[in-house]
Parts: sequence; C-alpha cells; structure tokens
Amino acid sequence: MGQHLKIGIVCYPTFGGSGVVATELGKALADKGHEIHFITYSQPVRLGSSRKNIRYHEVNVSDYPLFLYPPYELVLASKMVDVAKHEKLDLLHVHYAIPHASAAITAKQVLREEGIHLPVITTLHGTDITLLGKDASFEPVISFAINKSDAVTAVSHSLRLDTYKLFGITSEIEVIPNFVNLKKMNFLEREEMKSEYAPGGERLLVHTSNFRPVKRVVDVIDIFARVRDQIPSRLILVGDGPDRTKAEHRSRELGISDEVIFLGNVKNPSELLPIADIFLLPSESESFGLAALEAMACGVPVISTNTGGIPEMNRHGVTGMMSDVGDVEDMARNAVYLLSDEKRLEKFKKKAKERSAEFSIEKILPRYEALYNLVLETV
Ligand code: GMT
Repeated sequence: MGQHLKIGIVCYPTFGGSGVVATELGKALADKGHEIHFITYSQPVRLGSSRKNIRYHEVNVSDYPLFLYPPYELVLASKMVDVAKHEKLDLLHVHYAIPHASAAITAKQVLREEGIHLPVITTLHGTDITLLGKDASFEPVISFAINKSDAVTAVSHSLRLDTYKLFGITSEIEVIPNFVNLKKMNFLEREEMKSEYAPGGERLLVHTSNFRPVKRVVDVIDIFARVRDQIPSRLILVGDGPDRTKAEHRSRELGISDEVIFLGNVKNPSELLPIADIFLLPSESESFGLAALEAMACGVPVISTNTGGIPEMNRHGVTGMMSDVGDVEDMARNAVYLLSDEKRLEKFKKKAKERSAEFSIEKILPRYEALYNLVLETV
C-alpha cells in the first residue's frame, strides 16, 4: 500500500471500546504516514500527546435558549462538511452508528451538491445495534445510514448477524475484529504495584468497564465473594458508570468491601493489567469485549460469559473460561479452578497472550487499509 490518505475519523472520545478502537486505529494509521483528522466533541482519551500526522477538530454546539435538545448531529455533520472540504479528505470513517453514521450520510449528501464525493465507512461496535439501534425511535434512520454507507464493518461475526437480524440491511457487512497494539501494551508485572493492592500476596482479579447495566458489575462482586471464600484474593474495579453505586453497596452488604478496590476511570488500563491473575467479564451482551482482549494481551486469562462476540476471542479451557449469563457460581468455580493451580494458571496466562497476537494491530490495520482502497477504487 503506497498511497497516503487523508482520513477523517469520527468517534466517541470517551473511555468506551468504540472510542478506544477508533483512536488507536487513527494513531496507527498516522504512524504509517496517513493524515488523520479526528472530529469529536472533546479530545479522545487515548489520543496522547504525539501528534505527527494527526489533527483534531472539536465539535462545539452553541447553547441557544430555544434548544431544549442541542442539535449535536447537525453541528457534527456541518463540521464533517467543513473538514472534508478544506482538508481535502479522501474518506470518512465513522465509529458507532448513532449519530455518527447518519451525520456522515448528511455530510456526504451536502458535499455531493457541491460536486465532492466523500466515501463513508461505518464501523458498528455493538450497543449502537444490540441495545439502542433496534429501538423504533432510531431504527429507520440507522438502517438508512448503514445502507447508504460506502462500506460497513462490524467488530465480530456475532454483531454482523445481529445487525442483519435487527435491521433492514441490504448492503454487505465485513467483519474486521478489534485489535491490540502489542508494542504499546505493558507486559511488566510491577512488584511494587502488585504489593500495593495485594500486600499479603493475594491473587488479583480485575474488571474494567463503563459500569452500565449490560456489564453486570454486581455479578463481578458476587463472583469475587465466592472466590475469596476459597482463595485469598482482592478485586480491582476499573471504570465508572451508572451501576457503580449498586456494586459498592453489594460489596458492603457482603462484608467484603475491604477487599474490593474501586479505582474509577484509568486512562491506560494496560499499566495495571499485568499485575492481574484473572480478568472478569460477566456481561449480558458484548459484541466483542475489547477490555478482555487488552487483558489477554497483558497475559491475563478471561473468566467471562459466552455471549455475543466473546467466544470469537476467548477460548474456553485455553485462554480462559466461559459460562452462561448470570451463572456466577460457574464463573466463580472456573476462577478457583485457574487460581488454585499455579502451573495451570501460568499455562492459561501464556495462551491468553499468544491468542491476543492473532488480533494484533499489524494483522488488522491492513484490512482497514484494503477496505479504504477498495472504496476509493469503486468511486
Ligand atoms: O461496552 C460498552 O458499553 C461500550 C461500547 C462502545 O461503543 O464503546 O462497547 C462496544 O464496542 C466495543 C468496541 O468495539 C466492544 O468491544 C464492546 O463489546 C461493545 N459493547 C457491547 O457490545 C456491550
């Protein structure tokens, strides 16, 4: 791939997986010489300070007394038009259908009136399809935006099938899985950090999420409560969100709050992950489970549910273990099975790390570049 492209990337700039994937993709494309223009309402959390080939365009919605609901999508579409025109973008890659795909299609139509063709690539991430998108109040516009995109990708086969099931989709959806940048992951198990959280040499279980109901954080506490009854251990929870209070309450109710550490949001969880022995992901639904892949990349086996796209990454009995949603007994049993045998645990850790290499950015990035080229060739 010789030609360097000018690519607009639109995403949620927050801690969620879709924003992380979009930001890491943009950074990796910039490293390869492409010119990347992030268009978001604030700086993506994973952007960092290196800005070679990277530009950032902030979307500001003015406060006007008439607006009960600020028209973010309109301002975003206008920003896309402006950036595409003046920075001469080759294409726009939008992450998360609502409202990014529909705003992109509006921008595309505006530009067409001016004789400018702007190819739009939409990447579906999960909750935009499985939770929000199927809601009748979004569905017609989301179906339209997906069908009008020049290319559509989904982060797992499971999400691709869900999208066909839930929407009237007439176009092809390509599966391009999420990835990890192994060069930027931290593999060092820092002893001083480990002893800070596990002063008595306890095992460490970690969970990272946005604490939305779909993540079932109370199950995380219930699993841990069963594990710590059998094996001295501590639980670290990374992230924040609506169910944090419920999880805190549950750990107090069970009398284990001294062994549960709520860290809140952490910019780069990979600094902490290598000290973990097990990663817990008991989600109700999960199109991919990027947080688990990042844990695996740091050599941490995953105890998870078998929902959505998780089985496409986690290998039962090899890189971790999977159970039905809500089966906290089984997930606790599996965690104890791994933690109670040092040799077994080490084997799972090694396999988890090896498996993550199948999702390395070196393998996945060329697939996006090939898709960009295909879209540009078919103009
Ligand atoms: O999990 C969330 O609630 C956040 C959401 C997002 O859009 O950031 O995550 C979704 O996209 C991630 C990146 O592709 C996937 O790894 C997550 O599995 C997916 N979440 C769900 O499907 C619940």
